[in-house]
Amino acid sequence: MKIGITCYPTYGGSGIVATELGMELALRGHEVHFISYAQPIRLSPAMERVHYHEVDVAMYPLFAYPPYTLALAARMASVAERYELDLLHVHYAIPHSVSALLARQMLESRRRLPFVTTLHGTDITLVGQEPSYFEITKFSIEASDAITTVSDYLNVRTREVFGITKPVRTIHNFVNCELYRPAEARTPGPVRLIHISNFRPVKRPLDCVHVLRRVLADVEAELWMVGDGPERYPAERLAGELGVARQVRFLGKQDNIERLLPQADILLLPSEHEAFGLAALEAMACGVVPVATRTGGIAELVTDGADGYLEGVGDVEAQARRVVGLVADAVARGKMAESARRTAVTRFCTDRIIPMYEAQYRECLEA
Ligand code: GMT
Repeated sequence: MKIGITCYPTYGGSGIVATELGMELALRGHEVHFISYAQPIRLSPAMERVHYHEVDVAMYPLFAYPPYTLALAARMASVAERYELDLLHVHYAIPHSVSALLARQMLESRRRLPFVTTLHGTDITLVGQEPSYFEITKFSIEASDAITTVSDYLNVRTREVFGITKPVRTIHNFVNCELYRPAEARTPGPVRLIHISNFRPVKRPLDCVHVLRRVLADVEAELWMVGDGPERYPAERLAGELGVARQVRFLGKQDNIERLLPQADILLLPSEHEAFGLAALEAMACGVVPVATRTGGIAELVTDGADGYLEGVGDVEAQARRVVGLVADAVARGKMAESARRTAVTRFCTDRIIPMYEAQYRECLEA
């Protein structure tokens, strides 16, 4: 098949899922065309059957806001026509599904161009509910030829919040278990906690610093904070105020997460909301035990007490107790790490999930 993929190209789960999906599809023989305002960060452009088309948003003094949605729609239509795309697959509803809808209409008289919308989280739980976006988001989701969500939780929320009556299919996120795997050798040092996010308030990175302070009262440990965003400097300041700055390293944005993760032992994911929690899945594939919050779709991935722990949002005491238990008992930690890896391999590896997207595309084309 010839598939056009649109996503946010910057750091963020939806863009990562879309990019990894596109590359896996190309490996399976499909021709994949990424259409976005910048090259997605994890994209290997030299890969066979992978193409990248940049969206150019021309500015004019009248425009207080650049009309990206229109420029994207026009680019989608021109790429679809020129490369004879079979369908578009857009990740994150706003504004991508609106652009796809426009592109489909632009080509209507000449060719069929169905589009699949994959919903990732805040497009439904947060941004999509803003009064200025609600109706158009609902409209473009309903107009999609197929709708998928990355968890059952998000599936239910989508139907509740937007009253969508069309079928919504859950296709869980996936991980490449060959690339994301436990370390053969780990760099020496104390037990290492890691947090990976875009440091937005919803990820609650400050909780990681609070957890570390409590953990250090009982055992030795260090914390790697990976990523960047509005909460990074508040987190750095907090580390200083709590007297744990020496035990925390802020690594900023990192491209090769698969090389960093296996150097850690425990992932901290204290998010307020998480439609799925891709960081937890990538960690589990590397045998890193997640200590996460019981929110959104995380429980579809992490089974509390078996392959990780789930505690209440903001309950840094309980999260710290779990971490102390894991640090203190290396054997139990090892067993949980093995279970975490097993969960990733048996339920969420690319070989299981990518065929579900292929089946969805085929259904769309045959409809
Ligand atoms: O976080 C967002 O605002 C959107 C999105 C992103 O681009 O990072 O994250 C969502 O998509 C990920 C990939 O499907 C999920 O793993 C995240 O749980 C989800 N984030 C939220 O629901 C907050």
